[in-house]
Order: sequence, then structure tokens, then C-alpha cells
Amino acid sequence: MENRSQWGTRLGFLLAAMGSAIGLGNIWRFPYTAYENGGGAFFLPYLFALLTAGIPLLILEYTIGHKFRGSAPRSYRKISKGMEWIGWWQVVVSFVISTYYPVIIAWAIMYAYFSFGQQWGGDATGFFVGDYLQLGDPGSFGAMVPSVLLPLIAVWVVALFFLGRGVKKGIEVANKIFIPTLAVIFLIIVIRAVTLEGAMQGLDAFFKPNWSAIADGQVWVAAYGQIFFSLSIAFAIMITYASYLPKKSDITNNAFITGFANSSFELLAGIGVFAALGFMAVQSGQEVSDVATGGVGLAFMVFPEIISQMPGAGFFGFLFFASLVLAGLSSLISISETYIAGIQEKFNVSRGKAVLFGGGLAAILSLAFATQNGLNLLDTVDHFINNYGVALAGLFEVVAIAWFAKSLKDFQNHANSVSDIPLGAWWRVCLGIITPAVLGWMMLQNLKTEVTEAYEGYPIDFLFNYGWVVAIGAMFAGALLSLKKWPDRAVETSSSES
Ligand code: LEU
Repeated sequence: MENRSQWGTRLGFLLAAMGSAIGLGNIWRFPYTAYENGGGAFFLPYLFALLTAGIPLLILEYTIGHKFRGSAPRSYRKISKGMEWIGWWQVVVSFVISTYYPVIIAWAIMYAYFSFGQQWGGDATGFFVGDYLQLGDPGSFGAMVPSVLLPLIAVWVVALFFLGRGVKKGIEVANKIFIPTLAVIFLIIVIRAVTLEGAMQGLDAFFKPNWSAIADGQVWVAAYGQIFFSLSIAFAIMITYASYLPKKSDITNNAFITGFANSSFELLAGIGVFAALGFMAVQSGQEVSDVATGGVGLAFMVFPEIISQMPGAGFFGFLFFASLVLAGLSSLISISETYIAGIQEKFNVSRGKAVLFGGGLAAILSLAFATQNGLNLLDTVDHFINNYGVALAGLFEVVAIAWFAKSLKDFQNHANSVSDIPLGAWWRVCLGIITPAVLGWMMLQNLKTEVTEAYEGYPIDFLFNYGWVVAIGAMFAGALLSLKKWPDRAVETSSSES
């Protein structure tokens, strides 16, 4: 008899899946990626990527989790023994991400506090890298920065608390609180932003289509990259979450809802961010193109300046950073659940021990990002683990399943047996041909750029040690973990379940 954890309600699962998908990627990554890659015209490759790769892969991952009811390594193993390695590889990639993702949430906590009184003064960039992060050169770690360390500890306490309480009482409850709150806060921010003076200039810049961009392969690469990161696919996350679905669950419908909710949030963030950038451009007599940026720079350098110029600065600043915290926490919980589930099953230990060991190790390693070298390190690890961890493991995942395991048809039948919307041959074409072709090409393009220019101009040995070694190390660590024998009990459960 199986007594695997389950979601309490369908809404609980959907909120958790959306909570994972909606993260920092939606708020600070999407708006600038869209703007930089054709503005309004970007929606074409973006929608194409969503419909040919995003949703089909999400359906596949939900189906794998639902059918095999196991962590990613265990579920993949049930497809074929050799695939267990891909599962662990994805789990290790998630583990690596969980060592730096919480650091950004920690910064956002401090900035929610700094917003009252705009402690960054007149020079937000100088304040962020200098006063706050005390950024040193990439060569050495430098000292620990207490104002990063303390909120970082708080982030881990909250995340591990909910993870320790389990799927229904912990993860589901957290998302039921975080996601509706996030939606309300974000709506308030966007409404405020679009009613600011200059908002229209910002929106014009965001939506203005540059159709020639469509002919550029890099724009398509950007669209696929955004969809993968944003939908949390090829991270072992969605397989793990779907493994807690009750037997009677509509897979296809759930995937469409998650996919469209995530994209709607992304679009909303694009509108909010560019309306605010338009306001800033008008205030400072610049063009939107002069102030537009993404990522860390947008959230911690440009936004503080916008906030300072806004009426009701403290309040809106607090709301903005609070939304980063909520979006980030629910994603962090999902990333960490991948290895907690994996450790629990492979080492046959309780959830509590898996949380303590897996989460504890990630928390200790995350301290490296709370040093004076934190930002450089984060930037490098993030770049390499996304390009050569997530995207590459995603490529292996679709190729192994669609080409070698020849099981797409089985998964299609499984999904159709529980879902309203039937999957047809289009689904197999998307996964078996389009996605591998685009991902393969994307990999070659990325590698080409990597060898021609040092990422962000960082020293080569720094990039080697914290970029390549980490990304390739994840692959090897995955292989090592897959060599370990499964405990007898897990093997028994696995054979009786499949
Ligand atoms: N999908 C998340 C985001 O958009 C990231 C993932 C790694 C959980 O931020």
C-alpha cells in the first residue's frame, strides 16, 4: 500500500505550480527580454515557444509525475534505468539554484525595509554595490556581509519551515497564502504604475514591434530560454509536484492553466515595469531606452530611483520588494522540494531528515553568496547553470523520452485517460521534433558566444571555477547519485506502482 503525500485540493496543486512558475523570472527577466528582442514582435516567438515547447513539456512532466508518483530520479528510472541520471542531474541543478536564489530574496527583504526613507539616497547604484553589498573584486570572497546574512537566514527558516510540514500542510498552505497576496499586491503596483506621468511612453517602447527581430535566431533562443526558466520546466520541479496529484486529476487542463497564468503574470509585469520606466524617463528627461534594463540592475538599481521619485514612495517601494519576496519564496520552496523528495526516497529517510540534510546543505553553501563577492558569484553561477544545466538537461530529457525510450505514445494515452482535452499527434511532433531542434540549436549558439567572449568580462579562471565546474559538476554529481542502490522498500513500492 502506498501512503504518498498528496495535495489537498486541485486549487492547492495549481497554486503551488503557479507559485513555482511565477518568480523572479516573471518580474525582472521577462519585461527586458521582451523589450530587447523585438518588443511587441517578441510575442510571436514567445507564443510559439509557449505552445510548442512550454505547454507540451509541462504536460509531459505532469504526466510523468502523475503516472509514476515519484521524485524526478525515481520517475525517470521507471521510464528506463539509464534515465535516472537525468533525474538526478536536474535535481542537482535545482540544488545549485537553491543556493543563490534565496540570496536575492534576502536582498529584497532588506530593500522592502530600505524603501521607507529611501535609504539609498541619491545614488541607488552606488548604494547597492557599495554600501549594501560591499562588492569586492571577483578574485576573492572577502568578508561576510551581515545585512545579507541575516535576512538570508530568515528566508531559509521560512522556506524550511513550510517544507518540513509536508506537501499538504506546508507547501500547499504557503502557496495559498503567498500567491493570492502576491496577485493583489502586484495589481496595486501595476495600476499605480500605469497611472504615473510618462507611463504611456514606457508602454509604447515596450509594445512597439520591431518585426525585423523575428528573422534573428537569437530572438527565438531568448523566447525559448524565457519559457523554460519561467515555467520551471526541466528543473525536476513539475515532475515532483505532479507526483503528489491524486489519481483522478486532469493533466492537460492543469498544464494549460499553469502556462497561461504564468504568461499573464509575465505580461502584467511587463506593463508595470515599463510604465514605471516611462515615468522615470520623463522625470529625468531621458529616453526609455536609456533607463531600460533587467535583472538585478532593474530591481536594485533602477527601481529604487523610480521609487524615490514617486508619490507614496515608501509604501510602493515596500509593495514592490514584498512582491519579489513572495514570488521568490514560492519558487524557492518548489526548487528545494525536488531534492527533498529525491533524498527521502533514495536514502529512505523521513521528510524531516531530508529537509534538514538537503535544505541545511543548500543553506550552508548559500553563505558564499552572502560574502563581498556574492554578486559576481551569483551572476556567474546563474548564467552557467541555466545555459548548461537547465537547457542541456531539458534537451537530454526530450531526446531520451521521445527518441530512445519511445514512450511518448504511452504518455499521451496516460494523459488522455484522465484529461478533458485530448492530446494528438501535434503534441508528439512538438516534443519529438520542434523542441529538440530548437534546444539543440540554442546550445550551439550559446557555446559559440561562450568561447568567443568571456561572460561579462569576468576573469577566465573565475568563470572556469564557478561557471564550468559547477555546470559540468552537476552532470557528474547526477551520475554519481544515480549509481547508488535504491533501498529495498523503495524498489518494492516502485515495482508495485508501475
Ligand atoms: N520559474 C521561476 C522563475 O520564474 C524559476 C524557477 C527556477 C523556480 O523565477
